This record gives sequence, structure tokens and C-alpha cells, in this order.
Amino acid sequence: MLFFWKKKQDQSEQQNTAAKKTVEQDVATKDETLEQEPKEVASENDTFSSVAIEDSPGAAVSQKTSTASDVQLSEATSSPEAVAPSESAAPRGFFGKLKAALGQRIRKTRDEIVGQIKAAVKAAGKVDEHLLERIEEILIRADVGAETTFKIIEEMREFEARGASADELIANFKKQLLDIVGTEMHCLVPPAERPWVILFVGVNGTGKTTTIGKLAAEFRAQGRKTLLVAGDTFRAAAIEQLGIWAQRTGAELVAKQMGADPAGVAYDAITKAVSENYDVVLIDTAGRLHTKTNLMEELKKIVRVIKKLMPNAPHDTLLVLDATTGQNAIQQAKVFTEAIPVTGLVMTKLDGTAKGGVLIGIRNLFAIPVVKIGVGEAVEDLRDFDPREFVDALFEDDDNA
Ligand SMILES: Nc1nc2c(ncn2[C@@H]2O[C@H](COP(=O)(O)OP(=O)(O)OP(=O)(O)O)[C@@H](O)[C@H]2O)c(=O)[nH]1
Ligand SMILES: [Mg+2]
Repeated sequence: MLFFWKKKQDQSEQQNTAAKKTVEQDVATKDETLEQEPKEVASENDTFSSVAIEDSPGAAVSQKTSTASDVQLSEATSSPEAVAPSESAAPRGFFGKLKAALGQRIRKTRDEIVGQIKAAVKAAGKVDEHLLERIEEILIRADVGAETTFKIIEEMREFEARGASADELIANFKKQLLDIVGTEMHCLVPPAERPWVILFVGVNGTGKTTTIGKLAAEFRAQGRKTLLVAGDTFRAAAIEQLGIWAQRTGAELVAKQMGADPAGVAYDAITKAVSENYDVVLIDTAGRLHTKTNLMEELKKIVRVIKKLMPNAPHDTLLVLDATTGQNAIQQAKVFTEAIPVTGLVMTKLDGTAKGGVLIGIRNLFAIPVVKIGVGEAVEDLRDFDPREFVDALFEDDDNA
């Protein structure tokens, strides 16, 4: 049995909507400013060159393969609890383990923010201006962002004014973080109609294709008929990469040759998904284009074409942001959300980075919920974002993490 739920956005999000309007960052709108350094395609791609890509521009390719590794993959993710929030009635031990694991995964961010702040508080022994300056410095360095840091420090000043203890300050800091990231989970919810069309957008290298692969594994483990769509026609390797995920997860793939019109690929894919009764369609897009066309215009065109076939689709548009890019992720969120109706954020690469504070900044500045986080490259490393679990993990000591 599948459980999906979406809780009402809490009050703090309404406040965030207002806060969003106050963002005054100078964001350049040219595609070029959003680009990241070209990256290496994961080397494992080389060993999977068997994905057939049709050369004829008119013909979309679909393929389905079910391998032994699919079975393992399904087993790894087949338990609904594996992706369920901590409020469910599942055994405490299981979630204890999950929480501890998250603490490990986001260890660098935890050390950079809460670890450093605890050390500064301990060294200071009392709440004074010098300590607040030090905390401000730590938050800025952890990529929480100037506006969000300012908000946190302003509230801390009240503690300074009334001579509060350092312990009180730390305890309240946790509450401040919860107020900012929210306490409710926002899971992906399938629409009433089928297929459920999810469009993935974001600049190059943020983890769009990998997230699609991980999500395809989740959907396949739930028994959903899943179609992956190679709407990133910028590189042949990108198409191949998605093909590998289709192979691994037992999903099907719709792809055309490199350079094909992404909107055309999407059109063919939705046509196929409707006529063949698919449950879910996951559409990959490019972070860069062959042409000088504006990336946002290209994405809008994809959406227009999808709507010709399914007026309510895409039901979800997920913006994938890379935590390691720190403040750039905030700029990207601003540009993308202004151009297209993004319904959810995915923050990848929270493992191995000390810049995870950007997630706090994003939650403060944008009303759009974070629906998933990426904490590693493996298929099981895409998780629902549970804000409480995240904040708890930030405050874990090494012994518990
Ligand atoms: N450590 C870590 N690596 C990740 C995560 N998500 C994705 N990656 C890696 O990030 C790299 C880029 O991921 P892709 O999925 O190719 O990114 P993309 O957005 O599709 O990139 P383009 O196709 O160039 O636009 C790959 O090496 C992924 O394995 C994550 O949560 N943690
Ligand atoms: Mg990609």
C-alpha cells in the first residue's frame, strides 16, 4: 500500500512568501550566468554504451530492460517506510538509525554551523556582541546567506539584551532554525489523473538526471509504470546516462538523437505515456543549450507542448539545486522560479559539503517547499525532506551521528 500525503504549508511559509518579495539580490538573467563549469560524465557511463538512440528525428526510442540489479534495487527501496517521514507509526529503532545516518551524511555542514557555534559559545561563556559577531561570521561562511543570517542575529540580540545564558541562546537557535525551515514535510503527491508528469529543471551539473534515476527507482519499487524522457539533448552522454538509469530501474526510455528539439521529445513521450497507460513520466532537461535560445524560453516551450496533450501537466516541476554551489543556488532558485511555475525544490549533494547552510537560506527566502534532498550518489540517497530530522541532525553530537 502506498502512502502519500501533503501537509498544509505552515504559517512560516506564508511569512516566507512575504520575505521572498524582499530578496534584493542582483540576479543576472542571462543563461550564461547560471552555468556551472562543464563536468565529467560519471565514468560508469562508459560501461553502458548499449542504450540504443534512434537517429531519425521523428522516431522516439523506447526500451525496457529488467535485470538482476533491478531486483536488488527494488529490494533496497521497496519498503514504503524507507521514504516515509518520521511521524509514521514505524518502529523507533528504524528511524533512530535513519536520523543518525542523516547526521553522518551532513556532518560537514553540521560541524560548520552548529559545531562551530557551540564552540564559540563555549569559548565566550556569555552572550555578548563579540559572540554575536562570531556567530554571524560562521553563518555567512556556511552559506546561510546575508538576509537569513541577519534575521537570526537580530533575534539573538534580544538574548544579549536580557543577559540570557549561552545555553539558552543555543536552545533558541535550534528553535530559530525550525521556524525557518518549517516543521511540516511536503512529499510529492500524485495527481488525480494519469500519467503523473514531472519536469526536472536546473542548471548543468546540479544532479537532475541522477535525481530522476533515484526517483525512478523509488517509483518502480512502488510498482509504478515509469517513463524516463531524455529532454536534455545537449550532450549524447546525457541521453546515454538516462538510458542507464532506465536499464537499472526497469523504467522505459524515450529519447531522440543529440540536438533534437526537447519539446518534440516531450511531446512524443506524453503521447506514448497516455496511450500506453503509464503511471509516471519523468522529464529530464538540459542546463545548457546548443542554440542561443534562452534556457527559460526553451523550458516554457516544453511546458506549452506538454499542455497541448495534458492541460494540467506538468503536475510537478522540480528545480534541482546543488548545495555545494552555496549562494549560487539561491540565485538559480530566484531566476527559475520567476520564469516558470516551480512546484518543488530538490537540494542535492548535501553530503560532503560544508555549504549545506544554503538550504536554510532557501527555506527562508522561498515559499516553494523542498521535497527531496540528495545525500549521496547511490540510489537510496534521495530522501524526503523532513525539516525536523534535518535540524535534529544538525544538532547531533558525534557520538549519536
Ligand atoms: N555526492 C553527491 N553527488 C550527487 C548527488 N546528486 C547527484 N550527484 C552527482 O552529481 C553529478 C552530476 O549529476 P547529474 O545528474 O549528471 O547532473 P545534471 O543536472 O543532470 O547535469 P547536466 O546533465 O549536465 O545538466 C554526478 O556525478 C552525480 O553522481 C548527491 O546528492 N550527492
Ligand atoms: Mg543531466
